[in-house]
Amino acid sequence: MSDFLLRGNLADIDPAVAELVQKEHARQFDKLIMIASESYVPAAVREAEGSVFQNIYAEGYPAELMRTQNEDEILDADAQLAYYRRSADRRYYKGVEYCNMIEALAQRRGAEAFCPPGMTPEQLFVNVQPLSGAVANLAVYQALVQPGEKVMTLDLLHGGHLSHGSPANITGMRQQVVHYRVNEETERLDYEEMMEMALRERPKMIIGGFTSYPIAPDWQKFRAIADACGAILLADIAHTAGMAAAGVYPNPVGIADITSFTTHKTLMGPRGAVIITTNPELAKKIDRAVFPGLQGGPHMNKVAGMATMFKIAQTPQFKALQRQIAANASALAAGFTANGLRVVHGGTNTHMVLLDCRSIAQHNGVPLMGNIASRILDMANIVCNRNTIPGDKDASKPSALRFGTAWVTQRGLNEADMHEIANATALVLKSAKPFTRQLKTTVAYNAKVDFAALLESTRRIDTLVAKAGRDMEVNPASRPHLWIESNSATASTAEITALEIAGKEAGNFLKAVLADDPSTLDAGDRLSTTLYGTDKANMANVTALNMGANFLLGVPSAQANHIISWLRALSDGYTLFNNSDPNIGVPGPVTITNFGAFKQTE
Ligand code: DSN
Repeated sequence: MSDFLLRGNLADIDPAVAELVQKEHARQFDKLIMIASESYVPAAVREAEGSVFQNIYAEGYPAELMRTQNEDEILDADAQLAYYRRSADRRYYKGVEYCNMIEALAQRRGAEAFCPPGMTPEQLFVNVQPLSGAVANLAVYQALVQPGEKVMTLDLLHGGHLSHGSPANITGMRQQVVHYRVNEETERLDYEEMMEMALRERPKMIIGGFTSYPIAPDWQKFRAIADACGAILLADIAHTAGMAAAGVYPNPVGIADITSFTTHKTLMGPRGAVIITTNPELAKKIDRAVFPGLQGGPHMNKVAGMATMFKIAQTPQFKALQRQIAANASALAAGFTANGLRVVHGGTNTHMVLLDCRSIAQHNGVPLMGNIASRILDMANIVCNRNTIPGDKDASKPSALRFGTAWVTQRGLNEADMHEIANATALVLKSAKPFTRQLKTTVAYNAKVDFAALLESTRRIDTLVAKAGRDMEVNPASRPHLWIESNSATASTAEITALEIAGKEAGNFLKAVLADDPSTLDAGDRLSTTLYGTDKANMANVTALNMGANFLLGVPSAQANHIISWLRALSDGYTLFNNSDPNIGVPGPVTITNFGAFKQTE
């Protein structure tokens, strides 16, 4: 019988998307991903997420009695189906018998993973439906705080989160917001000052939650502050949920009224969020706020992924991983300090390290800033993000970098490797010469680095990348991130390697990097000239051929790898062309394609 099930795998049906997936996969393993909010979701969890639970609408919640069932009871399919057939359920559509089981399973396992000592999982109310952390937090506001009421949260510039009352976020538009800050000298939370603020401001809710504060809080102190002013306490442990489940970070469940977290950071699950409370009355309000208050159908495929994730989170292997993540972050911070770089907040006891860039390099009074530093490190295959730190005045001009160690730890890197990452970071960033560029309405902070330092740092990172674990072999054609050509140049000096230089700016690029200008040649003509290196020294004698739309550069094969890296670095634009002046730039970008070695014909 013919049907319309549209069979076929991705590569057959949509090779373009399949290719992009492969490229992204390669990027994730050809670089060291140190975005503190990211991790590598295990294949088993992704399989659950990609399952047919994707197809189902299940507005509502599983039967209340399932909340207190243990895993065996939840998975007793005969009993569950018999109950389901005979009883009405709380969902709006039929066809949700297995959705009920998968959601109850995720809730139960979540309760087990976050059950504090002295409590039982049945005492925890776990909502696994929020689609993201921001929506989870909005649901808490919606459930427990009237519009216009006051909330007290950490200043965003000091490590708070958008959904904790940023004026740009609905939470900030909806509520009056007062911010506590870290102590200027210690850069740590100041509980006494927070207590004074809470008693003065009398907020309806206090949020203890951090997106870039790397020090574990004292939840009992938060509790005492909330109690002193009669506030609800929300603990948002989005970043550290995996560590909390593993006992490596203090678990607020049972102390805070509400705990929220995303499930895809250190927890390494699907992109989603969870809200937990031990208060049945609050639980009812939270459930209503999530659905139907803010959301429609839950993403049951993600709920399936969460069930698997919470199972993994209770394994000894996961606990060992989380301990190593924290140990690695401490080692990274120590490595930065040993290189003379300033680690903000005096260190870390989580997965996260904040690095003050202003202390790393200055040129003509212009400091190195976070944005350009993150772009330079991306060239060296370290992926991290710019971040504000105490002292910053403007969220659009952060002066720091934020690193997380979850993903690199998953790949098996250890403390010694973290020192190497710190060394490579210091090497390239210390060579930076910052400068500013006046844009229409603002000043952009820029910088260029020394080519040799960039090459050496990238080589060191590539060495770590090569030894770190990966879960799939990648097609070499999809690996542009390994940009330092390292094929051993075995060709004799009599051979040349042909490079294609293409792109709108190819002519201008070559005009800048060669002693003679090939863009003035007629198509098909060529010239022999000099390729400039750093400080405009002669790097190589080359031949440039104008092909009309693009150019061919004949370079000595023995030097080809180095030349490709040099041209690529100049095109990317972070490399000093003239070591003394970072303002001197080379037009670009261009693409550089290696056509291989040829025998010289004349
Ligand atoms: N974007 C996340 C982070 O990086 O901290 C928070 O939502």
